[in-house]
Amino acid sequence: MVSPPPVEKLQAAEAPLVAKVLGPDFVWGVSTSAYQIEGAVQADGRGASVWDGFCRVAGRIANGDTGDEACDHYHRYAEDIALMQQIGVSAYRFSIAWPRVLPLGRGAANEAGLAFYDRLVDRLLAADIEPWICLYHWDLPQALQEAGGWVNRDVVSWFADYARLVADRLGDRVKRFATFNEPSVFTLFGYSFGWHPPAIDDRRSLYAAVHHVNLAHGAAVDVLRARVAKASIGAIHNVQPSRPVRPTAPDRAAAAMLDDFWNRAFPDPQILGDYPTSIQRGIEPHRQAGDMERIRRPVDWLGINHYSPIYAKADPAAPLGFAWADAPPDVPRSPIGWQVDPAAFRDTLLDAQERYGLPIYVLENGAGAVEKPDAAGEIDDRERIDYLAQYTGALRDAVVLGADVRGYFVWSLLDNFEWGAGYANRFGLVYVDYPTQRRIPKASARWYAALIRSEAMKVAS
Ligand code: IFM
Repeated sequence: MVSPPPVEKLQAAEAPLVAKVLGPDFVWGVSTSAYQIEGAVQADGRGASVWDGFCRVAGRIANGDTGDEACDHYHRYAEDIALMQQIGVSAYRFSIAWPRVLPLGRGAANEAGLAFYDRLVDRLLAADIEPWICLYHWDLPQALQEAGGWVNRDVVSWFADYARLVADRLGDRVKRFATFNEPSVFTLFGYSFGWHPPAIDDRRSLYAAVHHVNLAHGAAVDVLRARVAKASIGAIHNVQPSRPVRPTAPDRAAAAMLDDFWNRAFPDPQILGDYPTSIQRGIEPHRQAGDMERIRRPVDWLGINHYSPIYAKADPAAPLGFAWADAPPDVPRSPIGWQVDPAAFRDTLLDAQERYGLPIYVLENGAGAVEKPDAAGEIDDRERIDYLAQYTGALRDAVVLGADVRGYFVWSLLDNFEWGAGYANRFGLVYVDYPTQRRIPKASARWYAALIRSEAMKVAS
């Protein structure tokens, strides 16, 4: 862990003289993902994804919610782009729904699905907003799950073929590509904790999935590099300090194990060429000669998602010997109870810079809340503004201290389907009234717009 910065450097970060610290090319954006906002799950030939079925299993998702309608972004994308314009972002990160463009995950492409992403990209470019595509944000085609999903090594070539389809269709207009979003989340939650599909608890499958996702990443990087001129490629990792809930040796060991799985199991092999020691044994049965070279393909940047620190405790009965724990009771928290610790964000950026040596884009950061409009129809989300102000301040501090951070994307543009929490937890800068699909920009949307404007003025002055 990087030690706290000297006070004089932090004061300097606030002084007008270093106002240009983020530079003219710094990217201010917003992020979303397909299953969380698109809806239209049966429109125009989209195939089923693993999340469609998972949401239908009683007890999996709060209130029995599903992504069937979500924010109906599939039909309302133009209105959503207009909202991005109002906020003033220069970039929009979204994901492609694999089953929308390849209903069975492989084989025949769905022209109507591809045409949707054509329209989206063209509209973004017309609005002067750069599209950032993430190929995989958890919605595996159901047909591929039935063929073994991430546990079947063939998934590597299925994913490479999917990457080729997207590259060939959109690569004339899109240059920014991420292979995966938060691979540790969907592998760990899907193959160990039961919170994501396929909701199985099997160590061998977990390690197979981890290794195949890493191989699929490497294969997709090669495809994108070969087929998209001037591509700028990375992957998006959730990186959060993993802390023991008590200062005991077993809890410390649990936090170290969680750290290896959560923070290192993907960026380490992808960027440094090997797995953390604690994971190597589990990977061994799935590893073939040449695999580490296939995984470690040159990338242009490191994508980081960060919200708060995580806590672990020892649990000998748990599949990996650790369990999740709550943050200590006395820490500052967001409205949905996540710890607020901007210094941990600053240190995460500095640590990642030191460890991986790549330019960094923060591709998700934000705060969840349970919200509804007040009597005047407004959403005065001061706690979110406070969170964003503290975290963008921490980002600036990290830059002053040497982190090469080149962009910041708020999660999320819109309230959306928050996986197991359904629609109860809202992360948007823009409120979505789901029954009417009316969008209402929150106070935080105006705050973010003002921040972007003032940063632009600092750069110009
Ligand atoms: O909504 C999610 C997103 O899909 C992945 N990163 C964390 C967000 C908030 O939980």
